[in-house]
Amino acid sequence: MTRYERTKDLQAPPELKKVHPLGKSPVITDDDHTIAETGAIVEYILAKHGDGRLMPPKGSEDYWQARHFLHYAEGSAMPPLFLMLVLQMIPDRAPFFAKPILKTAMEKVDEMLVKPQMALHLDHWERSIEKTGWFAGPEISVADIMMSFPVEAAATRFGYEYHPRLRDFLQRIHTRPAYRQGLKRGGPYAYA
Ligand SMILES: N[C@@H](CCC(=O)N[C@@H](CS)C(=O)NCC(=O)O)C(=O)O
Repeated sequence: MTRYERTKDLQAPPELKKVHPLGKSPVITDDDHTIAETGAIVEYILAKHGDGRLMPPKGSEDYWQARHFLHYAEGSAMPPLFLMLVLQMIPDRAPFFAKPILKTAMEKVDEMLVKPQMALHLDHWERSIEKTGWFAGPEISVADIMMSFPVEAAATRFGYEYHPRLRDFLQRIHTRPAYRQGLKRGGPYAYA
């Protein structure tokens, strides 16, 4: 495993472009395959090592729910969270005289775009784990692995006072031996 540190502008370092032209993280190289994009990486690992684990029975309702979250996590849940970060960064990085006006403008955009979108997403997540505590079926699946990142990222901004199941979900993810082992190997990280 190689750990790449972000540059001071929070960008991926140029060395990552030698691994994959997009130069984004995560990326894996295994045998002759180099694969970028979290969902594709997770699918690759499952196909190679899953032995039927972490995926509900094919064709079942839970299976399609798992596939929904496999795509949704990075395709729909992360974009408003990323936009939220960008809106915060704009005034932070502006010349001092422009900061106050930009801060006001970005807060307006946040109110108009990010907050209502995130309210929809958070309710969707909370309802989805209502029955079992997991995103697709009675036990942990690929859906939970993919969703753990947006749920974690959203926690930094919104907390889970009104979404207690999400708070419990995150707690369960964090205490899993596999998660702890991942942190040990990859090192601690903070979303923002
Ligand atoms: N949708 C992509 C997102 C990849 C991505 O944007 N990764 C971020 C880290 S979370 C990154 O490498 N940012 C640094 C950069 O874009 O230079 C995935 O799921 O892999």
